[in-house]
Amino acid sequence: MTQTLHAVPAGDAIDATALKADVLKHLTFTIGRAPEDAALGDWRMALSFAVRDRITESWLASERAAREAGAKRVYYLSLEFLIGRLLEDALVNLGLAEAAEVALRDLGLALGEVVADEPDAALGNGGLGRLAACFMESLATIGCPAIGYGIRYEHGLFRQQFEHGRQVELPELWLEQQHPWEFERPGSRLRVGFGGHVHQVEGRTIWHPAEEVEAEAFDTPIVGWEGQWANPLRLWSARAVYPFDLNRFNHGDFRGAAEPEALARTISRVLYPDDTTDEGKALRLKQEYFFVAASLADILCRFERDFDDLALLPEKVAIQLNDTHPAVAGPELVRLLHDERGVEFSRAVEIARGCLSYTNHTLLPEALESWSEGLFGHLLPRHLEIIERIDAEHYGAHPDRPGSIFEHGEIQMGTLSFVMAHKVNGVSALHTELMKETVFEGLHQVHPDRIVNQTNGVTPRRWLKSCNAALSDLITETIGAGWVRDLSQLERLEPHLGDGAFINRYAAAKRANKAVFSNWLAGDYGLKVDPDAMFDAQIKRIHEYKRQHLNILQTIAAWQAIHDDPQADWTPRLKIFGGKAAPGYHFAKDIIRLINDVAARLNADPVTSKYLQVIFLPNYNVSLAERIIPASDLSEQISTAGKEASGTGNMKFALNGALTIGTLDGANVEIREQVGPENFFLFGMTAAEVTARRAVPDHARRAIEGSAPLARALGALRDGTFSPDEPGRYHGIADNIAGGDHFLVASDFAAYHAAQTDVSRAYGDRETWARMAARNTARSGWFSSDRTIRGYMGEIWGAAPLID
Ligand code: 26W
Repeated sequence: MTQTLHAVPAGDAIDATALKADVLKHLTFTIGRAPEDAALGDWRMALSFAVRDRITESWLASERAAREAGAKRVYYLSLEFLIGRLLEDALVNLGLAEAAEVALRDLGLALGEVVADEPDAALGNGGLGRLAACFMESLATIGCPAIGYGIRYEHGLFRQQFEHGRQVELPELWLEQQHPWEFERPGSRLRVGFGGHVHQVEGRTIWHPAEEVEAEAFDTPIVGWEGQWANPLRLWSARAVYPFDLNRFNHGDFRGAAEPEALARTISRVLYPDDTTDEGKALRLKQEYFFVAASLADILCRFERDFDDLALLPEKVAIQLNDTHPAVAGPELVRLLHDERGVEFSRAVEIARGCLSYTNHTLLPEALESWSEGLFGHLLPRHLEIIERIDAEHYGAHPDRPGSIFEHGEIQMGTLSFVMAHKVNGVSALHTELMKETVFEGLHQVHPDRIVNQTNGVTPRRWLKSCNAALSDLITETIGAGWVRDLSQLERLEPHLGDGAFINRYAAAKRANKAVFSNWLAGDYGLKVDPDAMFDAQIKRIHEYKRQHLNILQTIAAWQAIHDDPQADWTPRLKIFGGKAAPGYHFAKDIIRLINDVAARLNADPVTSKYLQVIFLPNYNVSLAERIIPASDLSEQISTAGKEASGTGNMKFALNGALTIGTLDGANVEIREQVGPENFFLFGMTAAEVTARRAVPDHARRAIEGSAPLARALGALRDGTFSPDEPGRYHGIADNIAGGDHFLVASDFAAYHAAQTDVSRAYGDRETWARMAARNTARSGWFSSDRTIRGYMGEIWGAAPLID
């Protein structure tokens, strides 16, 4: 939204006039405010409703077209949708961004400020949730009939604040104000049961739940590029069947009277903030079953409205499980077909498998969900029976199979998902291969054609067109605007990479973004940075396998090297960090504190701060990523090889012309293949070498003995350099790296340190750097989520677009 508009094209002028009128109409009749009394939030609401009107037209038309075509629909079940803000995205996709700028200016407002007033819908933790949001936008852009199903958490991912460098979690309050993009659907209410018992009645199995809650839908239309199609995101909210106990109230038991409502709402109250550890909490399982049961009932109701032969279900319904979190969908669909509709059990399993497919997003053992038979059977007694029968049938069909759905008294949700899916996919080529060799090795033997790869992608609308106008305009000027819908067209930039003028304009676009970002940093954080310094960013959830501690350790070594020779020709660098740690993940929280303590020390260092500054931006979320990525020169993708299933931030950075320093992990491998090894700063062990290195006794101590910079940097962690008031504060981190070092920080340090030196040297040659950056953009077409979704449509769902 940064560029100033000169002569307003005719179309925009008309749009601007119409939009202005609609904004004023909504301000008056929907918000009930006179312009002179309206606050920024009121104007935002009025504009949002005016834009929503336009989306709704497209949405209802899409719904009508899908029904008339009797089209197969895709149902994306995800416990997380990390949407971010929607106003700017909607304006850009409707081609109304310029018109809105003019309309608001006429009303004395700046669109940028109105946009920034919207709270992020932070209904996700990280990669998995954001991928689901990118997928919804691509499904609409492609015109594929689809519905996203999830939970309408009252509180999304916690707000992060720093107190003395420590992460503090505060409740997230996105629903404090009205959420203008959703439509409440009282007519959609349906019951979801828990607990109770199972009875046999005349050969039929009847489940009598002990408790019931009501699920109510809230629909948010997601519009695609050029507004040709829109699909709903249907989020369920839990409420009590009988919200208010008048009897208790009349007896003065006011708390008791409100209890039913409070208890029921707990299910959709808050997002679980863990993104790698299976807590195994009962409420989490209730959340998983709640949204799955509501969604499947809704899906069958929609199917039976138009079709009465259940055998047709796999031809009309494709259900994607976003990781194992919705895995109970398998037994639930069998229950709905067998128990409630009388379909023979094995046939019901077959039909269900024909509809279901499952995506795995992590190989980390602690992230693979399993539920104790006790807890699961208590909450879902009938589903436990059904899973036992599914497992028995699978064993019957494959007696040579390696394992069972039940291991050590726990239901393995990954195995259940695999057995109940007709296709299982990984999210990058390397990850998919590792799935076949590790967690699903046995099942892959039994079902050799079930696992396929669908390398992740990101939507180029939000992650280039919308967040980086400077670069987008240059690209459109150079190759036309077709790239926004078909990102492979970026390769048409190749012939321009030899043109110095184009490269200068490319560098100027990046420089302009860095200037905007630097002013924002100065304004909001009082940090004065040089926009010509290299902006080096690592923004993602804090986790040992992502190795933010390797990054800060190398930063300490760089700082010590500058101190050794302050006169040398150092390349100025700003290290940008952003990311939340799961509240219970104390090691990750220590890493956050260390980075903040190092930042405090380095930024105040009169000798080195002109060459090296560090900032940890609090409350990293989608909107902050949209601000940092266009202004970044270097993208840190330094995970221990074999641990990052794909990564998607890596794709966003490459698309926006940041060069990657990274390991051969996840989608880094494919990014390097696409952009060329000469345009990627590779370092470190491969996944196979990681496995081998872990077998080496004392691998960390050996690495430390072999690297003086490493040993010295670790020394600074031990001697209180960054915590003079508590010298032992970082002994835990130092001991971890020098001890077991499970994620091989020590063993990859020297290679990383050397690669960072190469990066500094390369940055010194600005024209070459800019050409390398431009080549990254030109060759990032593959990483569009449109390409990913077309892969799912063709190889997994058998779904077709309804717009050409
Ligand atoms: C049970 C707790 C829990 C919650 C979320 C365990 C695991 C998760 C997610 C699977 C974690 C996640 O976000 N994984 C990330 O998914 C991205 C999208 O595919 C990948 O790009 C990342 O590499 C992967 O870490």
